[in-house]
Amino acid sequence: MKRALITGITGQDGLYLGELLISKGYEVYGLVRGQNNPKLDTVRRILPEVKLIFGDLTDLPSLLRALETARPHEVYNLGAISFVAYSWENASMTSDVTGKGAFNMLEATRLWAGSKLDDVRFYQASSSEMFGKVQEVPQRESTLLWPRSPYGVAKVFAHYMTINYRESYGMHASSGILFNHESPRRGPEFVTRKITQAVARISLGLQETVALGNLDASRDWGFAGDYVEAMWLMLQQEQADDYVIATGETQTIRELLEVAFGHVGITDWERHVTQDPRFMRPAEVDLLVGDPAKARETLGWKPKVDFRELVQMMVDSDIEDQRQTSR
Ligand code: NAP
Ligand code: F7E
Repeated sequence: MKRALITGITGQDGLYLGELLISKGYEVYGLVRGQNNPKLDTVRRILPEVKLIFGDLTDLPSLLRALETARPHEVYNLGAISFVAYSWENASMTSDVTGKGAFNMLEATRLWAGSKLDDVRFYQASSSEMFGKVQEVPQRESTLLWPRSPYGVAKVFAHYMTINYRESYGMHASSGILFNHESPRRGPEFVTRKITQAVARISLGLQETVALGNLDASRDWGFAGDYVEAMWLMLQQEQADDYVIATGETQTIRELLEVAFGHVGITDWERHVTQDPRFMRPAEVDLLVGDPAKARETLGWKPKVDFRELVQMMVDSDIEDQRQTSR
């Protein structure tokens, strides 16, 4: 039986990846941080089979203990401070967790595995935020990185550290450069979920407006359930490598609003949206669109859920949540 250790098990991707690996017969271990983590109950409900280990990406000894307990064949490093807007307010902590935390996990894996390093495979959750002020459209694996936020900078460090462990120690370490991916499990601070929750409440007469920031940014949005399959596929390859995972299409926040409000029959969405400078960023990433050709050709991966289906799935799920809460 294969064993996997996932950091960031309480997050959106951790939950989907945990489900995928369990369905493939893996024994799954998940790293959980904090004294009384409020998301523990969600993990236990969705993933009762997963064995939880307490630890923190900033605490290398705790990572070594986690590895000794799980004895994984595959390590998925999904843990991070992942909210870009928050990373300006907590740049130091973001560097420690999102950047140095990835190094800690790589180094802990190398130390723990010792002479058996060949038996372990490592996945690093890199991000399209690394492209920032994009130097090429669409963005591919070879595009020059130009991060625009402390989060993006920390991810660039983690990305190059992963490549460095591959090149220095021959470690099977792959980096998935994932573009934005969403789901009903997306945190409510991210723009897709913020909008679908608001649309659900507005359609039920529970709220009038939603305050947003920049409506002109474009993102390449896919479904998280599809994207975790790509993570797994990367670790099944003979050679470790880096892959862009994206849909190849891009939409603005305005288009997202149109589809989300349109799904509940509201065509004049402008009257429900206000703009608030609090949600503007010191430096914006204006346009992201990925070229997933390498993943398609090498991994045989392609997304199954398109943008419209994704937004509609999220709105429907939020309407159901709101109905259950008010019952
Ligand atoms: P998420 O929902 O924000 O989950 C982040 C996870 O990291 C949570 O489980 C969180 O635990 C954990 N974490 C935070 N600080 C930690 C620490 N000090 N030690 C250990 N774990 C810690 O993020 P996601 O959307 O699932 O994304 C998964 C990964 O992919 C992240 O690395 C993210 O940066 C990256 N990524 C995401 C996207 C996307 O569009 N979703 C795109 C590209 C890359 P708590 O619950 O305890 O906070
Ligand atoms: O912002 C704009 C905002 O916070 C998307 C993370 O998973 O994907 C995510 O990062 C866009 C930006 O995601 C609001 O300015 C407008 O242009 O949903 P987001 P993100 O910053 O793209 C990447 C790939 C990751 O790796 C990250 O971990 O939407 N926007 N108004 C807003 N954004 C938010 N959050 N809230 C607003 O009110």
